[in-house]
Amino acid sequence: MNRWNKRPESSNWGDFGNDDQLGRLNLINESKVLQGVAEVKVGKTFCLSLPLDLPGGNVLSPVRFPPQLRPVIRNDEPYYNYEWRKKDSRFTDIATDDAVLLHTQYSTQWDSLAHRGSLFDVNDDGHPVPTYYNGYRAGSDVVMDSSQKVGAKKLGIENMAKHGVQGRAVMVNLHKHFGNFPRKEVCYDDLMLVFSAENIVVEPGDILCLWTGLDKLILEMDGSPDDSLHSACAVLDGRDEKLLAWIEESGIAAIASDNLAVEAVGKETPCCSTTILPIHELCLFKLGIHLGELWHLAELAEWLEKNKRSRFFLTAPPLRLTGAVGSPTTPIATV
Ligand code: UVW
Repeated sequence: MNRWNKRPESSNWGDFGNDDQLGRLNLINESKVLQGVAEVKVGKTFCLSLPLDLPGGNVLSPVRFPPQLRPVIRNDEPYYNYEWRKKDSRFTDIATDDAVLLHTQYSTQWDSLAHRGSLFDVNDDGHPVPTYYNGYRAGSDVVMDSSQKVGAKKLGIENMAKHGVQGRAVMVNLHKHFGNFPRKEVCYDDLMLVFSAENIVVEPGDILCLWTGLDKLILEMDGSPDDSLHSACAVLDGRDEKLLAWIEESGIAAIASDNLAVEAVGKETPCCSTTILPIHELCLFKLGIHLGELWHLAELAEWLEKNKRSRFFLTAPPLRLTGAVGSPTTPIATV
């Protein structure tokens, strides 16, 4: 039985099963992994994560802060360089443990399908209900159960981790075509022009990676970012219906970029729209397409450009952190 009363237009709810929590990751099956492996030609690897303490400060998002590392406390003292000879004079061991306060979406990360939903569905009394991908509901399923305990019982990032997130990815070098300034809002026609100029072919189950150049600016700012990041480098134009239709029809399994939110943030919302982030709504809520943000794609994109390639093998699991709505990832590309 469906858990929703209405299925949103352009959604695939139920297509992967009524209880599905993976969304389009279902398209990364064994043959897709083999297609990814077939892109390994020279055995060179690239780390696609920024250092997790970048961008630095909270200029990109007022609610997200760099990780804070702390020693754990053992016997009322910090367990840093702990000398075990305190316990027994024979022991020469030294030990250190740490703990971290981690804003899961501060730096290189995946958004889980529990990250954004919509007041779309209605309950039996006709009241709007906060709903997530595949009709899972806030309260009973996603974030905050009846005891107000935070954590997604459904759609948490651990589902993605368990899948493994390993397959074929396609790099789109938006930086080459649009530069840093002025910020380009990339619509369907722009994207297709880049695809045709670069002979890029995207097939169902591929992971789409968009390099915009923002990662290089972040690294250059070296932990002291300024507001110019908000108006730098390409973003997808979520107001372009043709682009949204292409995302739906293309069968792409996930999208990752080096920018803040894949799409433009803080734009004027057209009066006909009911969402401030149309690509988030389409991907996370309607289609189950995970979004990767603030990835470090520069070195890989430049290597691919030099070697006239766009496809590569990508391994990008998040942390298997039960109930989290997002997670850092250390994606590895192999070419
Ligand atoms: C924004 O910061 C707008 O995007 P996300 O919440 O997906 O990181």
